[in-house]
Amino acid sequence: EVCVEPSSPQRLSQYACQRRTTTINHNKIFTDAFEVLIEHAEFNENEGRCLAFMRATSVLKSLSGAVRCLWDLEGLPCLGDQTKAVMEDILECGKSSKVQEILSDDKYQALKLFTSVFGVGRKTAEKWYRKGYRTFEEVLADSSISLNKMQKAGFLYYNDILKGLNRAEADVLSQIIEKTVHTIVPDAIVTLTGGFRRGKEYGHDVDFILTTPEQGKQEGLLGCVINKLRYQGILLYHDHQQSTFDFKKLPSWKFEAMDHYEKCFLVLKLKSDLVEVDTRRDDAAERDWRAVRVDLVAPPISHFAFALLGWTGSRQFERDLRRFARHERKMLLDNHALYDKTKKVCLSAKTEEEIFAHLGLEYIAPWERNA
Ligand code: 8DG
Ligand code: MN
Ligand code: MN
Repeated sequence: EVCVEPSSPQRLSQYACQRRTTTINHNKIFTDAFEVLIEHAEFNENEGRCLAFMRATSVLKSLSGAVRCLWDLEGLPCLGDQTKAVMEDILECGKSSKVQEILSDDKYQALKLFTSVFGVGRKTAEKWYRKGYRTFEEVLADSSISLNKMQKAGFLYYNDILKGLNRAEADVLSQIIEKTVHTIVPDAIVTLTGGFRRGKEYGHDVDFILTTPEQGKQEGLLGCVINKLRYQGILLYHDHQQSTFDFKKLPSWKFEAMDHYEKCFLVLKLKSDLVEVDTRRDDAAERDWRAVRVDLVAPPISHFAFALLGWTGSRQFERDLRRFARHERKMLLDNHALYDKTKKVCLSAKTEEEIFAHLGLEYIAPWERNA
């Protein structure tokens, strides 16, 4: 007996870019468990296991109903024996013993805590763990540890940044960024991207793409934006990365987190009646603002569609778009371009729709990319 219908009458694709995944997740009980397993595999650099659980999570997120028994998984892609064993545990006992074990693991807890700081990656967290540290107090008390600028900001605004932002706060920020950008280049195009473009209610940051109708005029724009934000007194931290973009370079083979466009990672003061300030903090009484993370990226207009598709995410959707392009179409896709290896040409595009069309894929709207 089948309790769950796949989201389409045909067999569900193994590629997230051929599935429609909204923010409504009927299988959170399973995907939350898998997310712990993914993180644990990441900490242990077990790439294969990590990928397997990420794909399984993504498939479950795309289902139109809750999985109630293992029979429901019949015919679904990317669900192997390991993932099914975890799900069986949850179906029977309400939780997975494997996940419980990880959650109570000393190393997992420490790495999870340390990597929750903006600017602290797996390697740094591991180093601190090896020194025997388990708390922030212990790390900060060690004078031989020198924090970089990003990590300093990460600790300074830890509680604020951890809280993230809701949709209304993201809208306030959009207005601030738009206004600031338009005082510099009046016809610049400011586009909300990342999780909020996918319709998420909460985000750990807000992502924007800035470009200009006139090719090349976006150069230097981010530097001016940063100066204006500083002048407004709302710039708390910035990491400005210059463009290393090369028009002649072919798309990258591997899934890179970073692209070559000029970008900046910011921490800004968000002041608004809407903004909730954590009143438990000692300094909150004197504060009418909260620190929030903002990412800005500035591609040239000629490459806007590729940047938009790349920065809208989700990460799993991007990963599978690239995998689909390579394995099913013999094409290379990244945040900059799409290259047809058979025809040996780069395929240009003005819109995301054109990129999907080049790939022979049905268009998937941003809010259906929460894979
Ligand atoms: P969230 O912030 O709501 O937690 O989720 P998100 O918006 O999906 O995640 P994100 O970490 O803000 O990343 C948004 C997209 O940006 C994601 O699909 C990956 C993409 N991205 C790139 N290049 C880079 C980069 O250089 N740095 C970062 N942080 N993200 C990048 O394509
Ligand atoms: Mn984001
Ligand atoms: Mn981001």
